[in-house]
Amino acid sequence: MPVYNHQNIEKKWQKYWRRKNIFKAEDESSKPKFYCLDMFPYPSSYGLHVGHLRGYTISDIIAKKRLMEGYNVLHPMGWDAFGLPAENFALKTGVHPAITTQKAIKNIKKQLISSGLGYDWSREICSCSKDYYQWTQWMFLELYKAGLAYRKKAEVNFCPSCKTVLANEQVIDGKCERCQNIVSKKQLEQWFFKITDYAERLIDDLDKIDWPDRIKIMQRNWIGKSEGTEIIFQIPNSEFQIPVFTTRVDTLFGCTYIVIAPESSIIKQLKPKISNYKEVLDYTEKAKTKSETERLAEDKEKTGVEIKGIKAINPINNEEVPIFVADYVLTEYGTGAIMAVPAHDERDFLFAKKYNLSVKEVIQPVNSQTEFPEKAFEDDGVLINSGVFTGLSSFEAREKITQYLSEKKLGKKAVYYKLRDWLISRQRYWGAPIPMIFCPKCGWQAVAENDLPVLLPKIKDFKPGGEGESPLVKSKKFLQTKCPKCGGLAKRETDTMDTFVCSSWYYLAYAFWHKRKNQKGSILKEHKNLIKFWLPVDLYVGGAEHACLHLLYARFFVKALKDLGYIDFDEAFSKLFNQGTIYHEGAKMSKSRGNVVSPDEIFKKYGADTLRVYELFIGPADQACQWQDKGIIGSYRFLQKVWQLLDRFETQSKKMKTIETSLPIKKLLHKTIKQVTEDIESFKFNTAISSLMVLTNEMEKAEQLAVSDYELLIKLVAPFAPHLSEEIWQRLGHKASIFFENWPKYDKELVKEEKFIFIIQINGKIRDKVEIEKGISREKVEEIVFSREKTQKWIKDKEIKKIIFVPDKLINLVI
Ligand code: ANZ
Ligand code: ZN
Repeated sequence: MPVYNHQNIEKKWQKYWRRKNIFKAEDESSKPKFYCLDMFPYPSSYGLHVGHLRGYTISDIIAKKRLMEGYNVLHPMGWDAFGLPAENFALKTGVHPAITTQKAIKNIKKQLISSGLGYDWSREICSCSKDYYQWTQWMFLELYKAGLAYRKKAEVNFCPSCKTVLANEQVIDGKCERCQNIVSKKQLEQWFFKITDYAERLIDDLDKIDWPDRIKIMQRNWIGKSEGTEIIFQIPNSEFQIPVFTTRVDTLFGCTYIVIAPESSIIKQLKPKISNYKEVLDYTEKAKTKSETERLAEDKEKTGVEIKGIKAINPINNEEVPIFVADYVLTEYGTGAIMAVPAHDERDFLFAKKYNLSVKEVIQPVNSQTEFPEKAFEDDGVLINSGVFTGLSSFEAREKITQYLSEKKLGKKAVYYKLRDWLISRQRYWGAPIPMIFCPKCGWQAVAENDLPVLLPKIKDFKPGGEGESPLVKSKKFLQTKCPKCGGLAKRETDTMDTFVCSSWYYLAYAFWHKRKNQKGSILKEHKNLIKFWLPVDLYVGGAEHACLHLLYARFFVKALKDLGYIDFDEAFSKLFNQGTIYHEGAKMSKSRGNVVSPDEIFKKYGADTLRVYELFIGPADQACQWQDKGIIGSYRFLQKVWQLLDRFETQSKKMKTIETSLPIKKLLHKTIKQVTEDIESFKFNTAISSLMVLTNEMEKAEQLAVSDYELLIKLVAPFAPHLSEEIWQRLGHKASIFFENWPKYDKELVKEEKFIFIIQINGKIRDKVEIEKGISREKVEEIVFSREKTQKWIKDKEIKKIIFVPDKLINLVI
C-alpha cells in the first residue's frame, strides 16, 4: 500500500467541502444550533504561524464533532482588518493599507483553507470594508444618541511612537499594548464610551457565563469595585468642604492629614486662601509628566507640598489636620482626595516619615501588642485611641462610624469602580471615521443615518502627525462639510475609531451577513430573528490576552444594545476557551522575535492533517507548550498507520470484510469511543489523540478486524484529520461526506470495567476479600486495603514489615 499522499488528497477535499457546502450553516432548521466562534484575526502581511492555528484547530474539532452529533453548526470567519499593524506595515512598504490588507487576507484565507478548517465562508466579514464599517459608525451613533458616547477634555494616554491616544486598557504597566513604548500623558479632548455606566452589571453578569476563572478574576479586578465610605472634611471659616473616599473608615481617628490630587479643582477654588499658591502650582505642573503607575508605586519616593493657609476638620473628633497636595492620590478615582492614616497605610506612612507628620495608631492586631511600628499595620484589628468606638473590631467600627457620620450628614456609604470610560478616538488613518461634524454655530452634530457610511478617503500621505493629529486633517475634501443642522460650513471629526469598536459587534454580524442588503435603517432590527436564532455564541475560542480588552468591550456593547432594545441577551459568549500559547526556541512564537514556524512548509511536507494532530498532541490545549520540529513525525506516523489499515479492506476479498473483531480489540475500541467523546468535551485533545494512537496500534496488530469497527475509528479521527478521513471514507464505498455521519456511540456493556475478587492476606493467611476492577495499580489497591476496617483490625498498631503485591490477585501484609 502506498503512503498517504496528502498533497493531492487534501486539496481535493478542500474543494469538495466548498463545492458541496458541507460546512454551511442553515438559518432554518429543526436541529439544535451550535455557534462556534474564533476571535477573528487581523490580516497580518506576514501570514499565520502555527501558533495562530492552534486556536482555530480547537474550535474546528469541536465544530466538526457537533456537526456529526446532529447540530446545525455556525462556524464563521472574518477579518479584523482596521488598525495599527496593517497601517504600520503600509508605512514601512509605502503601499496603501487597503492594498496590503487585501493581499494579506487572500494569503491567510488560503492558509486557513489549507488547514482543513470548516468555515461557512458565505458570511465572511471584513471590518475595513465600507459595508461593515458603515454599521460600526451606526453603532457609534446609537450610543451617542443614548448618551453613551461623549466628548471630554481629559488627561489621556498618548503613545509617542504610535502617535495616538490609547484607552486605559491598552496601557499595560505604563507601556503601549502595541509597541511597548512608555506612554505619556496629554490633555486632549477626545471621544469616550461610557462603559462605567455598566460597571456593576459587567461584574454581576460574570456569574452567568462559563468562562475560565482566570479571565473572570482579571475582569473583576480591572473593573475594581470598592465599597467604602465617603467622608466630608470641612474647611474652617469657609463654605468649602473636601470629600474623601476610604475603605477604612475604622481608622478615622488615626487621620493626621488629608491629601488632594494635583489635578483637583479645589486648588483653584481655594486660591485666595492659599499662602503658598505658587509653590503648590509648580508642584501640580510637575505631577502631570508622571505616569499613573509611577505615581501609585509603593516603592517610589513620595512627593508632595503642604497647602498652607488652610486646614481641614476631621468630623469624628473635630481635630484640625493639614492639607497636602501629592501625586500619589489620583483625581480619577473616588473623590480625588484621601484621609491619610500613616499608622495603617503604607503609602501614607512613607509620606508622613518624609514630611515629619504625626503617626497615630488606632488599630491593634488581635492577640498582640504593638511596638513602635517600622511599617504601617494594614490589617483589620481592634480599635484603640478611638473615643467611644475603642474596643470594636474593624468590621463593626466601619458600620458604626459610617452610621454616626451619616446621622451628622458628614458621611455616607459609597461604591467606586476603578474602571474608566473607554477612550475610542485614534489619531490614525486606518480606522472607521467617527461620524461626527463640528459646526462653529451648532457645535457637535451627528452625521445623519442616511449619510452613512462616512467614507475613509483614499489619501496618499497617511503618516500620523507628530503631535497627535489625525492624517485625515490633510484631506480638505474630507474635512470640509455642511452642518447637518444649519447647513453652514462645518468640519468633520478627523479621528478614527479604536479598532476594538469594530470587534465589539462582529459576532452579531455573522448571524445575518449573507442576508444583508445594501440598506439603510437598522440592520439589527431587520435581522432580529437571525440574531435571536444564532446567539449567544455557544463556544468562543481565543487568546487570554484579550481578557480586559476585547472581551470587556464586547460585553459592554451587548449590554448597551440590549438596553437599546436590539437584542435580548445579557452576554454574547456563553462559554469561553483560551488556547495555550506556543513557544519556540525559548520564546513565545511571534514575527517580532523571529522564531515563527510557517504552516505552509508543513502543509507541503507532512500535510494539514498532521499539523492539526500535532498542534494538539503537543500538550494540554489550555496550556503553553514548546514547538518541536521533530515532534511532528510522530503525528505523521500515526496518520500513516490509520491509512494503512485501509489496505485490509481494499485488497482482501469480500469475505474478509465480514470478519469479526476479537473481543479485547472491540472493548478497547468502545473504551476509546467513550474517552475521545469525553476528552473533546473537556478540551483534552492530547489524551484523546493518544488513546486513538493506542487503538490504532492494537488494530494494526490484530489479525481480525471488522470493517464496521475500522469505520468507527475513522469517524473518531475525522475531526482531527478531516482530509484523510474523507478519503478513507470514500474508498470504503461511501458516497456522502463523513461529516454527515453520526458520531460513534459506545456500547455500555463493552466499556464496563471487569471486577473480580481480590484477596487480602495477613502473614500469608486469607483475612479479607474485596471486589475491585481489573488492572488497577498497586497504590490504588493499597489505598483500598488500608481503608478497610477488617484489615485495620488485623493490623492494629503493629508495624508492617513487608508488602507482597501480586497484580489482579492478592496482597500479603507481613507484620
Ligand atoms: C484611608 C485609609 C486608611 C485607607 C487605611 C487605606 C488604609 P481601594 O478602593 O480598595 O483601592 N484612595 C482613595 N481614593 C484614592 C485616590 N483618588 N488616589 C489614591 N488613593 C486613593 O482602596 C481605597 C483606599 O485607597 C482608600 O482608603 C484610600 O486610602 C485610597 F489604613 O483611606 B484609604
Ligand atoms: Zn504605541
